[in-house]
Amino acid sequence: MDTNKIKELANYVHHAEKEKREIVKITQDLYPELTIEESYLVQEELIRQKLEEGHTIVGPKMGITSEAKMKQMNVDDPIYGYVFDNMVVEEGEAISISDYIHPKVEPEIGFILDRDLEGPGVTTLDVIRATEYVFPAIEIIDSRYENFNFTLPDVIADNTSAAGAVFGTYFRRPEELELDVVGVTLSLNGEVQSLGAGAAVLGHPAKSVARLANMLSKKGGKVKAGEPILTGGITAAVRLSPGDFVTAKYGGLGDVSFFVK
Ligand code: 0L1
Ligand code: MG
Repeated sequence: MDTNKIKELANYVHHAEKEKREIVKITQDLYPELTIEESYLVQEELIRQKLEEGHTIVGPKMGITSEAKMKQMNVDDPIYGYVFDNMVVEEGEAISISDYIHPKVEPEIGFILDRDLEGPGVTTLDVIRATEYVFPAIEIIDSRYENFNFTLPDVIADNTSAAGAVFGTYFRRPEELELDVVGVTLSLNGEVQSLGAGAAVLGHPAKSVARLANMLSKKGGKVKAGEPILTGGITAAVRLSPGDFVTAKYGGLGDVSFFVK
């Protein structure tokens, strides 16, 4: 795929994101042959464009981290993207639905490392040893594609649907919790919509960070100390509507909430 095509596809998703407008997935007509490798080139160009506009990267995020979702999409690897500064929502504050296309939320466990981790060969234990804190978080995903209808390369090119992140402020050392059996409920207006446990994320959320480090190493990258890392949705994502009060509650790891206007 030549540079012009990469730019064209990055522009396509970037404009949709800025204009909060649904688009047909890239692989439908624009470029049906898009591969996973190429889709990361499109994502890199999209990220370059955002940085050029003055936005900054807050941290990486992992997606498609449940075995069921990986099987459904017929892939062996999860995917990664990036949360930007303009996506961060303060805990307890309100978002405006008009800033999104068709937002959904998913509860996640966040990690902050105290040292960089560079693959290949990073293990779950390496991650636990390098973790300063874990914290509760909610990711807002908002695929730019109609009806969240995409193939894996489409969603990678679209920065893995990243649109928002609410980082909780309840920090715990990783050894204080059994992160695979930490239970989570996701509620709208006090009613539980979905629930799960940390093991939904690749068996253990720390494994997700290890996979991220190993995937990034293929491109000469690493997971950096101090950056909040979103490890992947623990429950099915839930669609938001105006007036919603969203809460994710974690066993032993506090809760996070925000409003939708
Ligand atoms: O963070 C995620 O798991 C989202 C990955 C993309 C899948 C989606 O938009 O539903
Ligand atoms: Mg997610």
